[in-house]
Parts: sequence; C-alpha cells; structure tokens
Amino acid sequence: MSIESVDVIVTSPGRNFVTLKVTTSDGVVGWGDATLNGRELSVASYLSEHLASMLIGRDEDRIEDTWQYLYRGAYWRRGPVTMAAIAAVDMALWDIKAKKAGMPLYQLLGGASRDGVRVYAHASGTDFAALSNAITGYRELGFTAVRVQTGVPGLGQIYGVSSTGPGVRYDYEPAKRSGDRPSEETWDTRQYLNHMPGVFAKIREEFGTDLRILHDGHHRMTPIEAARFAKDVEPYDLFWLEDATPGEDQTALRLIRQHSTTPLAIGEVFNTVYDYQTLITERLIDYVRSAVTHTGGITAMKKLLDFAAIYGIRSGIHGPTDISPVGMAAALHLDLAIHNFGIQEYMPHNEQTLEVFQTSFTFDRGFLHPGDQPGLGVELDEEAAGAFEYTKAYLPVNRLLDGTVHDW
Ligand code: EZ4
Ligand code: CO
Repeated sequence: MSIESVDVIVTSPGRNFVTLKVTTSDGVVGWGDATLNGRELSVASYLSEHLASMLIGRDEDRIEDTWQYLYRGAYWRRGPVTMAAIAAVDMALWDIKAKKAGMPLYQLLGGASRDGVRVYAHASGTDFAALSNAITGYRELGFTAVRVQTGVPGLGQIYGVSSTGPGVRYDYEPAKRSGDRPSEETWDTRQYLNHMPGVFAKIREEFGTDLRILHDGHHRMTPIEAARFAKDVEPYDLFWLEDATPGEDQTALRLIRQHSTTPLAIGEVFNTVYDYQTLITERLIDYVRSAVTHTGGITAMKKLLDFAAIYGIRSGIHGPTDISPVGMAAALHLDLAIHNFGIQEYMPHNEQTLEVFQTSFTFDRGFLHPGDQPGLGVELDEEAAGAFEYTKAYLPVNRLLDGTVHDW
C-alpha cells in the first residue's frame, strides 16, 4: 500500500488550526497537527507546496524512514516551520499505522504505564481575588495542578492572564486578531520580581500544601534575575518554573541551578533534541516542555523523552489551545506510554473546535485518558471545518516601559 493523497486543511473555529490529512491507497486516513500559532499559513504552504508531492506513492508504514527522509534528507533543516510540517506527517503516519493495527496508538508505543495522565489547568486573574476564584473553580473540577499567572501592578494586560476575568472558563488566548501587525504589551521585570513571591505565599496560605503550583516566566528574565526569582519562591514549593530565561541560551540555566532547587522546565519554543543537548546532559532542567506538534512529531518526541529519561528528567508536554486536538491526542498517547511522564498541560478547546475535531479523550478528577479508539482517536469533520475561515492573528510583541523591545 502507499500514500495516495495529502491534503492540508486550514480552519478557524475561534482560532486557526492547520491539519494534514494523509490518505492511503486502501482508504485509511491519518491526521496530523501542523499548527504554529501566528504563522499558520507558512506551515500550510511548506506542506502543500513542498512536502505533499514528495509523499505521494511512499509506503505509509515506513515512518522512521519517512522522518529521516524529510529531516536528514533535507539540506535546510530544523526551525519551527519545517519541524511542525514534519510533525504533522509523522502523526498522520502513526495514526494510520495504529488504525491498521486496530489499536489505540499508546499500545504501539509500549502500552499504558499508568491509568491516566495528570494534567494542569490555567488559573489566572488580574488580581489575587480573581486568581483565587479561578484556582477554586479548577479545584472543584477536580484538577490537582494549576499554572498560576497574574497581573502585576503598574502593568496592563500581560502574558497568560485571562482578559475575560473569572467566569465559567478561565483560560486565555495570546494570539490576537489585531489586523496587519501584532498588538503590543508592556513589561517590567523589577515589578514582576517584587510582586510574584507574595502571590505564591498567599496561594499556599489559602490552598495548603497539596496543590501543585506551576508558573511560566515566558523567557523574560536575565539569568541572574531568574536565579533570584527561583530562590525567592523556593519556600512555596513550585512544581516548576517554566521558561525563566530566553530559550536559545542553554547555559543560562546553569546560573539558575547554582542558586536554587526550584524545578525548571523549558522547551515549548524548541524544535529538535539538539536544543536540549546541554540542558539534558548537564541536568539543568527537570521537565521537557516541547510540543509534539513543534518537535517533529511522535517519532522525534519519543527519542527526546527517552534521552531525557536517562538523566532523570521527565515530560511536561506543551498543550495550549494552539495545539489542535490532533496534537493533543499525540501528546496523551505518549504521556500514557512513557515511563518518565511528569505532567501534561491541558487547556480545553472551545465548543466550535470540538465540533470540527471529534475527540475520544476522557477527563476524570484531574486526569486525562486518550481513549481506546484505533489510532490517535481524533477525526476531523471537513464540512464543519469548511465553515470557519482562516483569520490572520499574531502573538503580541512586548516592550519595556521605556519602549525597548523585550522578549514576549
Ligand atoms: O505562549 O502556546 O506554557 N504555555 C505557553 C503558551 C504559549 C502559546 C504560544 O502560542 O507558554 O501559552
Ligand atoms: Co509556556
């Protein structure tokens, strides 16, 4: 059998998604997620203009060979666009293989290592009262872990804080449909460093020691600022501090490590195992944060996580709403199967998205399970997808209070 057709579907049920559909000569369909937030059409074009014709006629069962052909076979390699495109092909081929085997994908990855996958939710609020409401809401839903982001006095809308305030849903969407250029936010690290430790202190006071508390620094601190932050928050026992410093500077984490025992997570902007080479071999991190969608798919992610396992480092796979349900399913199958699972990010998709993507996930008291349908367990409804037209959106740009461009 061979690959007969390759189609790229762009849909926007509230936010943009790029999905790859691979169909075999005997009619088996595999789905892959290629969504790169704010750069969706670059990946769609890479897939349709460049990769699609290379895939026609290939044996769909040769997943490793296809991965190497698309990665190593290319002279210009790596980067988020290329690796998201390869990821989509890889997911679709695993989906097909598992459907042909009549098994949920996690069975082909070695079977379940646990009953369910602990997930963390996104609690945020512009002030402490709103944040505390959000945490209470998630605890009532059964979550055992929450990521905590909150407003900083003196700054306006900042990363990770829901602008809709507390309500039924507490999540946030950073990509803005702001026309021809990104919206802009302001930032001040000094105010942030002075404000955050007190927030964690109040959360511990109000919610006790059981709750797992995560926090995302979103690449904004210098190495020494991050070291101070990690040290200051030690008494509040964070599950992890994520993206303390800009991702491209691997040795920055040495400095943080020298000063603190706060667990560190990084990697959502990485796209290959090489981005982690120093971080893993020098044990500078505790959690690998890559998205399956942005790191070359299941094949690459399994190798990365096995490499991390040798150094006692666990998974914390990226799972915001800009990862489609297909990408989320790929993460959940890996999470269930690998031994060195840590935690999984979970930001539920909106209803329109779940009309386009039919999933078989189940949520039970803070744990997700990918379901037992053959394959990834997600099917895209092309008619439903057709109703939501692509709308240009950008991630914001960040500036310091004096106007200097800063990491967003
Ligand atoms: O900013 O997915 O930990 N999660 C994150 C996300 C990212 C977005 C970017 O598209 O940092 O919210
Ligand atoms: Co993050």
